[in-house]
Amino acid sequence: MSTPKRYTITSALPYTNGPIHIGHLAGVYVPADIYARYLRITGNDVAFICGSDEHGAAIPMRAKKEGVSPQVIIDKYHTMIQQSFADFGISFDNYSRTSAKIHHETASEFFKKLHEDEKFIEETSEQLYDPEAKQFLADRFVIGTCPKCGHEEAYGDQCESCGSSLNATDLINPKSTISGAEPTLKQTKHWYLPLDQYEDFLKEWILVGHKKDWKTNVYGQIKSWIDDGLRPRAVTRDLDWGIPVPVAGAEGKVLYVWFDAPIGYISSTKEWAAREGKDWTPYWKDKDTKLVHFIGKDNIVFHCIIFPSMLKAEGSYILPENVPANEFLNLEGNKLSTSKNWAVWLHEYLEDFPEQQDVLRYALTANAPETKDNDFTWKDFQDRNNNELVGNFGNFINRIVVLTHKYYEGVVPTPNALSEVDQQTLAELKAYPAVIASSIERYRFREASQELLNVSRLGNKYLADEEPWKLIKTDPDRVQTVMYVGLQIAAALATLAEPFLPFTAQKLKNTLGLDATTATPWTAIATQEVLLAAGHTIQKGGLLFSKIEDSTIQQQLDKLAATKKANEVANKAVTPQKDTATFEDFTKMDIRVGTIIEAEKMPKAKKLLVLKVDTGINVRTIVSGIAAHFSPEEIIGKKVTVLVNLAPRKLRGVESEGMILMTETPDGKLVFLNPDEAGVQAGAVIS
Ligand code: B3M
Ligand code: ZN
Repeated sequence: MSTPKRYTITSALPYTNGPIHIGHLAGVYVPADIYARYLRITGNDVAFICGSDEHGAAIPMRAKKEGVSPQVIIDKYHTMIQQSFADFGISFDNYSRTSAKIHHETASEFFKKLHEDEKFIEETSEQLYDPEAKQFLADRFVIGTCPKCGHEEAYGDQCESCGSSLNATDLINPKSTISGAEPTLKQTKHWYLPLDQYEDFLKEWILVGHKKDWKTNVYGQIKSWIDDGLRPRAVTRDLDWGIPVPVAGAEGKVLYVWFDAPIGYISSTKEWAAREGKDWTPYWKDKDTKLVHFIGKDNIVFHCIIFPSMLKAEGSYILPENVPANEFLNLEGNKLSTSKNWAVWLHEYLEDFPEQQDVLRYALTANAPETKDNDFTWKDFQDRNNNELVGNFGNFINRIVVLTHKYYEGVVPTPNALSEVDQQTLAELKAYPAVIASSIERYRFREASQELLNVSRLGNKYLADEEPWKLIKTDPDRVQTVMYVGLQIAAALATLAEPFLPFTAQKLKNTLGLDATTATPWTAIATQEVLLAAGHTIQKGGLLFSKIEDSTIQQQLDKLAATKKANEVANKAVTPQKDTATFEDFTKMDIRVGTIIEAEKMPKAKKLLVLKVDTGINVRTIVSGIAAHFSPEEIIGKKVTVLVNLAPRKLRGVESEGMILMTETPDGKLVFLNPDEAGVQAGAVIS
């Protein structure tokens, strides 16, 4: 473990255009929280910073969809997101928002400084313009084909398929997402950050300096961008939602959301420091501070190329020490999607699994998309809970607590001489804080979570081998030692679990009668001989985890199946309207009620039934392609609608004199336009 330091830990500012789901938690906030909690309890000075990202195109778009003002949207989701973070124990030191005054000031100052220092290029050029919506199109307001990978729905600033960072004018066949119109070109002035001038700096700092310690998925992306060559990037936009560009001649323009949002980390730190009576500057300007950005992979370019270039241009800031970006989490085999409602929303999870935040935190950590995209399945969630949390961690604690009460009325017994196994077990226990720390410090949170489970596994194995429940009759002195050793493991777990399972760790501390001052600090587990002293009384406590039944999991799967179905229905393409028919055209159609009086399968034709239909005019033969949907028996006697004057045509040699009108349900089942209900007679004219 390293000597204490100052850390500024940021996690991506979520857009307030919707609630947050398990993908956000797994990719960014849980790993960041584990890291921050670990650093705090190992004695470091930590500022764990976040806030809501309330600018950019996503917000006014959502507002339009919901028919309210952008302010209503940001207030609603800011509150909701902040609540979800609190509910899941994400221990931010400050959670701010980019609509805050301090942020508008900080971002404006930052821009002005770069402007004064002539770090920008001012350029008037032709940009995409929507002639219908009378608005310039950039970022999410325009989609088109990605020039790099051919993906047809790339946005004006980024292709989500290949991750390329784009300028809107790069798109092939661009289309406005506001009106669907094909954009025209119109002149407008913008301020550009000449990223090409930062290429050498970025190469030296990342490609040379961080080749070894940055994750390969992050490093690889950065290298390919730099290898492709960087170009000047506009940092202003023609929009009416955002921070006004704070220089003369920029009326009607705002800062690009990706210019202001990362500065949000700085503003949020300032807000925190002011509240705590601290100086914010060392957290951003002292060379000894470690700045770490937790983000998802789609944010890599902004945090590793654009923001560092901004910081470098400004000149007085430190650069990130690491950017441990994660890949994406899928849900039951499909991409998580807010618009398709394909997600496990945190507020809904809590309704279905009250007080089981740690189970989700654990399942997401144990299966985190650290090196590749990963899939969240409810089955894996259930298995992790039932086998690992209940079967391993919870089981060990339950056994040790129950036996301590059974044998010693909750008082930690005095050990007798330690056997070799006892000594070995305690030695192994002492090694874990460093093992887990090393995984966390290398951003390997999955690995760290498994090492934590190895601690309770050690306890379970020890109890299973020593069998105090058998020895209690023959060798009670030995049982005192065994229980004492087991209780030391439980006490270590109460500390080691804290970054991963904060709610559980607290419960466990309560059960063991420990508090912040009496629990052994992480750094002392390796050296302190006694973690839970003989004579100390523990409480009874309840079970830490409980089994999740198949039926509970099935409910979640049913919920997803219903979402899938709803999406299919919503996405089923509506058949375009046909060319106009005149009233005369319509009156040519003779549509009547008919009764099916006979029906049989057409030999050697899977789809066809040969019907005899009483049309009121006569009984005639009609061949109908409904055999896959109805058996002959079930339709005899049914009233149906028939186009009776359709020109006769031969089907498989049988002349068909008319057509039965049908329609289809969303899942493709044919149904009659059934006039039975109305009690009409065969021959009645439909008009
Ligand atoms: N608002 C989050 C996203 O891309 C974006 C992050 C900003 S971090 C400065 O979903
Ligand atoms: Zn692409």
